[in-house]
Order: sequence, then structure tokens, then C-alpha cells
Amino acid sequence: MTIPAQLIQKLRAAQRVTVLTGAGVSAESGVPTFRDAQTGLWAKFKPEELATPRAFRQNPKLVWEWYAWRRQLVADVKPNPAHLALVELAERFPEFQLITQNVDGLHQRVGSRNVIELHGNITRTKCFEENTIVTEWPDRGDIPPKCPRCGGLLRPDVVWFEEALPEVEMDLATRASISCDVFLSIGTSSLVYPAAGLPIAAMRRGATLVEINPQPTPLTAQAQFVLSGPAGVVLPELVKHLRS
Ligand code: BJW
Repeated sequence: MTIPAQLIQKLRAAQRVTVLTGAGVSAESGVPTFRDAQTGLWAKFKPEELATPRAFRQNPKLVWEWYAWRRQLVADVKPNPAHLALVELAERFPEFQLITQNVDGLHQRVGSRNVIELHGNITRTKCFEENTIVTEWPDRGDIPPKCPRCGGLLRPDVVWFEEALPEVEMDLATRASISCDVFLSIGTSSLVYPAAGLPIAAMRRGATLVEINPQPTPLTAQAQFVLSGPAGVVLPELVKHLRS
């Protein structure tokens, strides 16, 4: 993997670096991405069709079980070299902001701090009716379980399609994007908004835009540097170049 010398120069001169990650960053840990072919038990379901309030209203048991399966999968996997390299990258800049669309918490598990989670976290649960976080509920065998306060259905604390992103997180992410010198978009298809708008906003404010992804995306043509390869290979290499 060749890392362009101009990119290393840009990064060495940068004061503020912002990173946006997507499902591709966790792919090498064994967490399936959303838009690549799914295999196994859930192969016949489209993630985009399960991650909606409509799907939950129509078939709450199916959606709860899909998330229960994913929650277990995430608990069983380990962060990979891409997650680890981002911890080291953060230490190299006076200001560094990691923004993730991932709900798996793998960045935090390996030691990344102040991570902005735009799409929530799969380990948390909330009430579908009241939108409040619920940490304990009696096990009466219901699937999904019910809110101990109002009896509403419980759901994962993640952001589904047609739902608003958490306001504070989106605000912080926007600020970090429009004020950075270098913006890295890593392992995301750049299809899902408003997250996909962040690199564009960064670029319009003069940031150098870098994409790391083995496949082209709608962002590729706009990026100044495209590092085409798996994040678990490219990021450690990038960090190695910054060290020397
Ligand atoms: C590797 C790799 C390796 C593989 N290394 N890379 C503007 C224009 C058009 C549409 C809209 C718009 N604004 C809003 C919309 C509608 C909609 C949307 O964007 N639709 C588009 C799909 C058309 N957006 C929304 O509905 C959002 N809400 C909203 O806008 O609300 C407005 C509102 C305001 C006020 C009141 C009410 C409403 C919400 C979006 C929520 C997205 N939620 C999900 C599910 C989260 C929970 C869960 O995990 O189940 O988030 S969907 C799913 O997509 C998930 C992801 O975070 C997100 C992004 O996916 P990601 O991470 O990019 O994954 P993939 O699979 O797409 O791509 C993986 C990439 O990795 C690929 O490129 C691979 O090549 C690469 N890769 N291996 C590096 N080893």
C-alpha cells in the first residue's frame, strides 16, 4: 500500500483532524456491513428494511430478534487494527474528533475517547413510546420486552431511517467537520444522510478530504486522496508513515 507523500505532508501540518467511520471499519472484526451481501441466518432480510420504525411496528419480534443477534455478535468480536490505528492517530494532533455511524462501540472498547455516535449504540435500550432509556426490565418472556414504566415496547437505542439523529451529537459532528484541516471518511458507502453530508461540508470549508475504502463511493470523485484498500491495512500503514 503506497501512501502519497503529499498526504503525509498535509497530515504533518494539520492541527485539526476529523474522522468519520462506517460499517467497513468493523468489517475486519467480523461485523457484517449493511449493503454488502449478507450471509447465514439473516441472508433473506435486507438491513435497510429492518432498521425502520415501520418494520418495528409491523413485526416487533423480528426486529428485536435481529438486534439481539447483532448485539451478541458485537459482544463476541474484537476491535481490529483499524480501530487500534485510530487511537494512535488521535494522539498525533492537537485537535482530533472521531465521529462514527457504527452502533457497535468497538472504537471505545479499544480506547478511543470522546467518540460521537451519530446512530446510537446497540447495547442501550429505550422505550418505543416514551423515547426514554431503560436499563432494567422484568423478564416475563415477552419479545420484545415491555417498558416497566408505561408498558410500551422496548427497542434498541439506535437511529432508524426517517428518525432524527441526536441533536447534540449532530451539532458537535457538524462543528468538527466544518472546522478541520483534514477530514478522513473511512469504511462508509457515503449513501446515508445526514452523515454523508459531513465530508462535503468539510471540503466546502477548505479541508483536505481523504477516503479510505476498498470500493468507490459517491464521495470518491470529490476526495483529494483516495486510499483504496481495507481500513485494517491502510490505517496502520498511514500511522506508520506518520511515526517515521
Ligand atoms: C470497507 C471494508 C474494509 C467494506 N475497510 N471499508 C438527503 C438525501 C437523500 C436522502 C435523505 C437525505 N436526508 C435524509 C435522507 C433519508 C435517509 C437517507 O439517507 N436515505 C438514503 C439511504 C437515501 N436518512 C434518514 O432517514 C436519517 N434521518 C433523517 O434524515 O431524519 C430527518 C428527520 C428530521 C427531523 C425529524 C425526523 C426526521 C436517519 C438515518 C439513520 C441510519 N440508520 C442506520 C441503522 C442504524 C441502526 C443499526 O445499526 O441497525 O445506520 S442504516 C445504516 O446505514 C446504519 C449505518 O450507520 C448507515 C451507513 O452505512 P455505512 O456505515 O456506510 O455501511 P454500508 O454497508 O453502507 O457501507 C460499508 C462500506 O464499507 C462500503 O463502502 C464498503 O466498500 C466498505 N468496506 N469492507 C474499509 N475492510
